[in-house]
Amino acid sequence: MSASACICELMTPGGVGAVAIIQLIGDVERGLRSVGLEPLEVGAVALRDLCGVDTGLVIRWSESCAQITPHGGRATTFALMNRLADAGVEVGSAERAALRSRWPEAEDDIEAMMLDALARARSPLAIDLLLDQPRRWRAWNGAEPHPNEVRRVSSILNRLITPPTVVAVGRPNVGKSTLVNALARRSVSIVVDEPGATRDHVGVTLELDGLAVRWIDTPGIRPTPANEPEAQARESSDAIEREAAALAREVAASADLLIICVDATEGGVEPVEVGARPGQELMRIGTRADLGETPGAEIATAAATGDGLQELIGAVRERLAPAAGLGWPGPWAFDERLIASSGKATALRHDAG
Ligand SMILES: Nc1nc2c(ncn2[C@@H]2O[C@H](COP(=O)(O)OP(=O)(O)OP(=O)(O)O)[C@@H](O)[C@H]2O)c(=O)[nH]1
Ligand SMILES: [Mg+2]
Repeated sequence: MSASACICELMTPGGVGAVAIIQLIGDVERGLRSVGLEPLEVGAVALRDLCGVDTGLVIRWSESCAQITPHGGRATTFALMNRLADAGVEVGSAERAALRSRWPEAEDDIEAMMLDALARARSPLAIDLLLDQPRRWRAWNGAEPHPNEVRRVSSILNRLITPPTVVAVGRPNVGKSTLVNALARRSVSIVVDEPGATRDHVGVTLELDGLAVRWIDTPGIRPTPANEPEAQARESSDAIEREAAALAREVAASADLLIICVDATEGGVEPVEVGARPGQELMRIGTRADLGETPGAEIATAAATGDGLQELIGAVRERLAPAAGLGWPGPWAFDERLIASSGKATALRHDAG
């Protein structure tokens, strides 16, 4: 909102009830003056003639908020709202007024939404992209690129705001925890959660190549009975371990990217054993690679020596936020209000600028 903008909203829709409330947000003094009402001190209440339409109370709640309270009824409230609109006071929703009053420096709604998103964004990669969005949205004609394409790319780019979940699973002792510790030491932002209700279920926020991810280290999962009946008997005999493995499977199913850790000594697990969903993003990596090669692994890592970690970091970033998406020149619907389900831009967008 520019320094002198003011938004008004009818807080009692339909104009029913004995008293209606029209709320002004922003440059309230300008808003009141524009319809011939002398501004009041903050905290003051006065009975005023309301543009010759009615008589009612004007309340100045704060520097940037005032209310006009005419009698209820459609004719009176609509006449007053129209007077305000004709005088250049923007008509908007409470949500919109709140958005604009949070970011008084924003030129328009898109810029205010962008600043909102910037405040929420967790990934450094989001910053430059978000700053460029007001320009892109103003340039977008609503058809090219197609709204479906905007939505598709946006669902990926939204990961720059809300960190995607990466879950590392594998057999016990393959080095999953050592791996997350090694990655965390190299990262800038780390938030360690409280341990889960069951053992060894720990999440940290890691910054991987500019992308913040939620990395969850899970308890080891032993092979399924079909593969190794003895192992199942072992698992069954240990209720705590069974619970921990069940938890690991549950967490695995929620991952945006499931990292299956496989090592030469302990072996691997199949996606189905760890509860992977059909179509889930998977990455099979070798761990403790200094101890031996793991066939079929996309990347070989050894947390103890640091080998392969940079490659892993780059691969995870690329899988979750591919360079093609980051370099996409179209608009990013970082806020769902930017693009309506019909494919048309919302009122917020039309009103912007
Ligand atoms: N040589 C070698 N040893 C490693 C490496 N990473 C981990 N280890 C060792 O392997 C053992 C198991 O490591 P953890 O990180 O606890 O393994 P985990 O997969 O988390 O095990 P669970 O929590 O029981 O499932 C420890 O003794 C580690 O020091 C590695 O890269 N190289
Ligand atoms: Mg562990």
